[in-house]
Amino acid sequence: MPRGLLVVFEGAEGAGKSTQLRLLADWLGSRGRDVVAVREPGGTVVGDEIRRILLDPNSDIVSRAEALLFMASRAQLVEREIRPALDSGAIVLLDRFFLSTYAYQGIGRGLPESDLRATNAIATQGLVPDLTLLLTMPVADGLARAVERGERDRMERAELAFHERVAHAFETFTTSGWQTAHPECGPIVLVDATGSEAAVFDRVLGTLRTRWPGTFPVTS
Ligand code: T5A
Repeated sequence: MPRGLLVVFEGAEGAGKSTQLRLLADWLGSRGRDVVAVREPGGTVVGDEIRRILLDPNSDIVSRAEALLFMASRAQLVEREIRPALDSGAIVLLDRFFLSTYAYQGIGRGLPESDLRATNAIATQGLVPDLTLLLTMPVADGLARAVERGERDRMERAELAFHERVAHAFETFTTSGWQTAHPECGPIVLVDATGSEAAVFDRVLGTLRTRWPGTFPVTS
């Protein structure tokens, strides 16, 4: 059975994940690669409905329900989209995965990590990313970018302290000690997300090329 590649983009609000994912999907597509781009929450009919509920500023959702809704969207996306794409040999680019749950619901909301880990195992059925690119930039700059874009969603409306806890959590995740203790997350590398879109994309491509030079070749 062929096995594609699962590359996850992670980071705090407005770090440029969607932008970089789109650039990479275009880059791969123009080189004839079979690429599938999806995001969390969402990416399926059920997931998109869950996304609407989760991000609606009018939704009153307690932390445990929030975590379970993210997991439900994930379970649907993994089984319906990601697994089949990987089995067909595609490169799957995923905008957020369970590292976000550890950061937002674990450190941000304060839910026990052991509970999140167990629930996540149900949602992913053991699927581990081949690589997670963690885009980093100052929290306030990322939030400012998100605000500039328009009305803030329910998550973006959380207080600054919450977003700072989340950003700090993401930093912790890049340490080798944390990664060794969390094999379910796969390898995580930091990518500096400051500077122009093109500059960040060069870093993204450079990181991928170091690991998989044949899949991400140097071309004109
Ligand atoms: N969440 C998610 C959880 O709490 N738990 C979970 O388990 C999961 C999976 C998802 C929310 O759900 C939370 C996290 C989130 O709060 P979302 O809308 O998908 O909601 O949120 P984000 O993933 O944060 O999406 P954003 O669009 O806000 O951030 P991105 O994708 O990092 O940023 P992007 O690329 O859209 O760029 C933001 C703006 O900046 C500009 C773009 O044009 C855009 O306007 N930009 C740049 N400007 C200048 N220079 C650059 N280099 C730029 N790159 C992008």
